[in-house]
Formats: sequence, C-alpha cells, structure tokens
Amino acid sequence: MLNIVIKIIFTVFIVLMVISCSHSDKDKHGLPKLINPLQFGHKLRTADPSAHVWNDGKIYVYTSHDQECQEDFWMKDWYAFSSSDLTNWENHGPILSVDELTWADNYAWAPDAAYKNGKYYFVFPAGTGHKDRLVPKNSTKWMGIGIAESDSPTGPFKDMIGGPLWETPYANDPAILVDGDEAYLYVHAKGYDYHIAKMSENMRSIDGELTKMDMGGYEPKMEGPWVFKRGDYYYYTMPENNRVLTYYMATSPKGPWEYKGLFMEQENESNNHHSIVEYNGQWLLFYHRWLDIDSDCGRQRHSAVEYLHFNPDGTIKPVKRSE
Ligand code: FUB
Repeated sequence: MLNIVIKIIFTVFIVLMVISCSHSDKDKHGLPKLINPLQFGHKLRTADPSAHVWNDGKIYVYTSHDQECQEDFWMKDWYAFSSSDLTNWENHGPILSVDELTWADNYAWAPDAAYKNGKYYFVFPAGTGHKDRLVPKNSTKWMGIGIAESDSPTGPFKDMIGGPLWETPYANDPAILVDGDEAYLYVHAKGYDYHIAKMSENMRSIDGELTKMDMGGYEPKMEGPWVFKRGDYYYYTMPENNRVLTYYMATSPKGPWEYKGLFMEQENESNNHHSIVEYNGQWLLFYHRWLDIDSDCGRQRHSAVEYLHFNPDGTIKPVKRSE
C-alpha cells in the first residue's frame, strides 16, 4: 500500500513539474522565453535583421522589407526597430527607400549599421535592372553598396555620396565591424567573397582595395557575412550555400580564419541571413524564417531571435529555432 502511495505522489510530482516547465516563462537556461517571430507589426514582412546595441542601451534591429507576394526579391525600402526588452518593438521605418537614391531603383537588400565619429551609418545594397533566370546572359541586374548617414540611430538616413562605394565588383550583403578606431567592411561580392576593406576615416569611401583574407583553405559559396568580436576572438559567420549558418574564428578582424562549422541548420530549403550581438550580458542570434503566417502567398520571411551560447573554448553551441 505504502508503495502505491509513494508511486502516486511521485507521478503527481513529475506531472506538476512538466506542467510548470511547459508554462514557465523561462527557457532551460533560466532565460526569459523569446517571442518569435519578432512582433514588428501586422503584415510587416522583414528579413536580414542586423542588430546593434548603441549607447542608450537599447537594441536596434535594421532590416530589409519584403513586399506582400513580392517578385524575385524586388524590394524597395529598409526599416529599423528598437526595444528595451526584446518583446515590445518600436517601428521607426521606413528609414531609407530606393526612391531616395539617384543610382538604384530596386533590390533594397540586407543592410547593416555602424556608429562612428558621433554619427550613425547605414550601409546597404541596392541595384537596378532585371535578372533573367531563364536566359542568364540577358540579365541586366547590377548591385552595389551605398552608405547613408544620420545623427540618430533611427534615421532618417541620407545617402552621403550619391552613388555606390564602387561599381565593380557587383556586390551585396555588406556588414561593418567597428573595431577600436577602425571600421572594416565585409561583403558578398562576385569573385570577391572573403574580402575585407578598411573604411576611410569619414566613412565615405573605402581606404584602398578589397583585400582577400586567408580562410584556412575552406571557401564555400556564401552570402551575408557577419563579423563580431567576443573576448580574444573574432568570428566570421555566414549563411553557407545561402542556407546553413556556419563560422570561422580568428584573433584578428582580417584573419587568418579557422573554419569551425555549423551553428544553425537550414529550414524549408530557404535562405537565411543573420546577425549576432551581445545585449545585457547575453548573446543573441537574429535571423529570418520562412513561415506561412497570415499570407495568401505561402511562406514569407519573418525576423526572429534566439539566445546564442558558447563553449568554454569560445566555439558556438548549435542553436535550435524556438516555436
Ligand atoms: O533579402 C534579400 C537577400 O536575400 C539578402 O540580401 C540575402 O542575404 C538573402 O537573405
């Protein structure tokens, strides 16, 4: 009889534990559960989130913007969002549109932002022409990298140079790392992946040429580089083959880099694009997902965030998408 009572008490205890965990607002690390996808606004489709924490201690996310049922990534403007709690987001966009550029009318793709010289800089890819997917030789599409400036992290941003930073090579997906007094630009560019450029002091041009980095002999097809520093290490992260998130580590922002492998699997055979930032002592991975939510066009892109954890040797623990 005593045995049966003990078994019942034990079973009730386990059931209560399971119920309380599943209703908990904390994850298995005791961190507040994150609300995904990010609540940026009804029917506002965002992708390619670049996150930064500026001097006011808030987190800012700069995104590209998918039109409803858009054709072939024809995208027109960029947004910024801010938050103090990763749950409630203020929409500051659009912060710039291709309509304000003299040199591009389309392809408002993955942007990044930087703070330097007391100003905020918005670095963005944009372009013109069309991609002929059936007869590629008939394609007229071109893309380049622009840079805009503002006194405020939320813009409005103004195109500072009235043109791209360069015309050749064709380039998109820029990321800027401000490291001490220097700002480094990384891009996804035709024949120029795994290159780095130093920005000039006034951030209006690159200082010298794009320079090839030593990637330790492994250079897969990639998009959207994102470079960050943690402790003694720099991390060069990317959507490898446009799909899985993988990374390299180095002790300098210019490499030589050592490949470390995957930290997020692909989902739905679709592209991903991410950024990584430390916020209130916790590392966060921002990325986008293709989800069928409230849409007539099937899966659309939505920005999301997950906690990122590191091993004692500095390597990144694999990240699972939260529901
Ligand atoms: O959002 C347009 C493009 O799709 C980005 O520039 C790529 O990184 C991919 O996410």
